[in-house]
Parts: sequence; structure tokens; C-alpha cells
Amino acid sequence: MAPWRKHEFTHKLPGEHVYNGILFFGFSPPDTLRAVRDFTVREDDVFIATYPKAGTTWMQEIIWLIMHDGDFKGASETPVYFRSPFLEFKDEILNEVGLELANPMSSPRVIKTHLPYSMIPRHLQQHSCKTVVVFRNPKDLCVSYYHFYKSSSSMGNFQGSWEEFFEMFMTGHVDHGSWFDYTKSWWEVKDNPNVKVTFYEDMKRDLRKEVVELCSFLGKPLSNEIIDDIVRHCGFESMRRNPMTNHEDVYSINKEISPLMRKGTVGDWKNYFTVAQNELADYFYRRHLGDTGLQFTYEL
Ligand code: PPS
Repeated sequence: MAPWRKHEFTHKLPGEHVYNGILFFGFSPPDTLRAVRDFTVREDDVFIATYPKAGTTWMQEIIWLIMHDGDFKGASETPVYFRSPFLEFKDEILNEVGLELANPMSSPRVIKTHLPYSMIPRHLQQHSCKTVVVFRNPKDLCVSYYHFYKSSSSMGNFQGSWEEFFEMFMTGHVDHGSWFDYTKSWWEVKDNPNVKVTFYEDMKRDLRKEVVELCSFLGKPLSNEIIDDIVRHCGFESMRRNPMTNHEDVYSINKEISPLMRKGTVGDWKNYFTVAQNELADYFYRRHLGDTGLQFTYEL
């Protein structure tokens, strides 16, 4: 065990397994991860690539609305996780099986994945459909993931301390593996014209600007009025109150412990990180991503 670590990791994710050297929860089983590689993409698909807790649901709602010309009625009738399938997810209780939802879905599909670049569908790596990557600074993301680990039975309702979770996150001992490896894998393809890298913090700073840029990247010119409506609809408070986006009916999330729409801010990490943890996080960042030129915003 590395000298800085104080905890043996005892927490087990339900059905956890290691695939391609990456830890996964049981809701991304090996057969699904294999099948994802053979998934056939369509020219007009849009993929949303995120590490968990980076602002995935936020981007799903925005892109679904852009691709469906601001169909707010449609968005009010079906939860976002059924409109925008999570490719490598398989939950028979919720009847949310990403591949089964995506395959028969009419175009344009908006598909979510938390997989690193090397594990996405082979066809997507060769195809010219669009992928929007959302990055979020790892400190806020780690805090968000900690709360999700505690509130979600799919994560095994983590009972350990913040300190232990911090160590798990830094070492990549969490569902979908190392944030550092994940981030590197997608940053390496940032110059592909079909990939657009966006940042949670930029969305917080100026959501309208981001929506306008997304419309242009996705080739969907929308009226100023629809863009304004999307920006309003996708504000944090609006999405928190909206049962179609806040995962209210998802059995695995205990909202009393923490709802999916928890805080939605930049800088919450300061309420959790000790000075030593902050220094360690910066050290890990320099070690893993220091030579990439990729920089994050940690406060607004
Ligand atoms: S998941 O389960 O991996 O798909 O989770 P994900 O959607 O990626 O991340 C959840 C965090 O995103 C925040 N969120 C938002 N922030 C600002 N504005 C809007 N509209 C918004 N929608 C979701 C959500 O609150 C979670 O972050 P934390 O920091 O926990 O609040």
C-alpha cells in the first residue's frame, strides 16, 4: 500500500468485476461491455462521453433538446435516462438496458457512455458521428461521486469515510476506474473534428454560450427563442425540480441521503478536502496529466 494511504479498501460494489484492468459495478457486466464494442452506430447519433458525475445528465437534457428542436413536450413525458440510453448499463429491475433501448430507437439518438475511449464501440471510432465530451474538475467530481456512492444501492451504499473514498478515487478503485486514465484517453482525441470537449465549469459560467456552440457543432441551428428556453429549462433549479431529469423515481438512489441533483456548484470540494488531500490531488494531477496542457477551473 502506498505510504500516503491509511485505508485498506473493504467496500464492494454490487457485482463488481475488473474488465480490461478497470473496476466496474455489476450494472456494467462483462457481456454488456463486450457487446458495446460491437454496437452499430448511425451517422446522426450523438454520443455523450463523460466520467461519472461530470454533468452527464445535464448534457443529456441539453443535447436531447437540441437534437429534437426544443421538443419540451416530449422531454416532459419521458425520463431523460429513457430518452438518452446509457450504453453500458444493464438494470433489469428498472428495465433500463442501454443496448436494448438504443438499438430500436428512432434517430437522432443521444447516447451516454462513461467508457474510456479504448472501450467505446469500434464502429464509433471509425465513424463520423459526433461525440461531446464533458470534463469536470476532479475535486468537485470526487465530492459528487462520494455522495452518489453513499446514496446509491447500485454502488453498494458506501458506509466508509470521506477520507477513505478520497483514497479510492485517487487510486481509481471506483466504478469505471481511474478518472485520470479516463480523462487522458478522451483528451488524446480532442483534435478529432467529430469530438467536442466541453467543461462543466464553462457551462456554469455561461450556459447560453455553450448551448450556442453545441448547436453549431451538432449542425442544428435553432432560433434564439428555443435556445433561451433550453437554457432556462436546463438551469440547476429547473432540472432539480423536474421529475424527468432529477431521477426521482430511480429506486436505487436514496434521495434522503443525497439526490442526483445535489448541489450543482463549482468549488464544493473546499468543504471536504483537507490541505493534505488538496496537495495530494494536485500531485496526482501533475503526475498523470501534467504534460497534457489540460487545465481545470476549481472555483468561479
Ligand atoms: S451520472 O450519474 O454519472 O450520470 O451523474 P452526472 O449527471 O454526470 O453528475 C451529477 C452532477 O451533475 C450536477 N448537475 C448539474 N449541475 C449544474 N446544473 C445542472 N443543470 C445540473 N444537472 C446536474 C448534479 O447536481 C451532480 O453534481 P453535484 O456536485 O453532486 O451536485
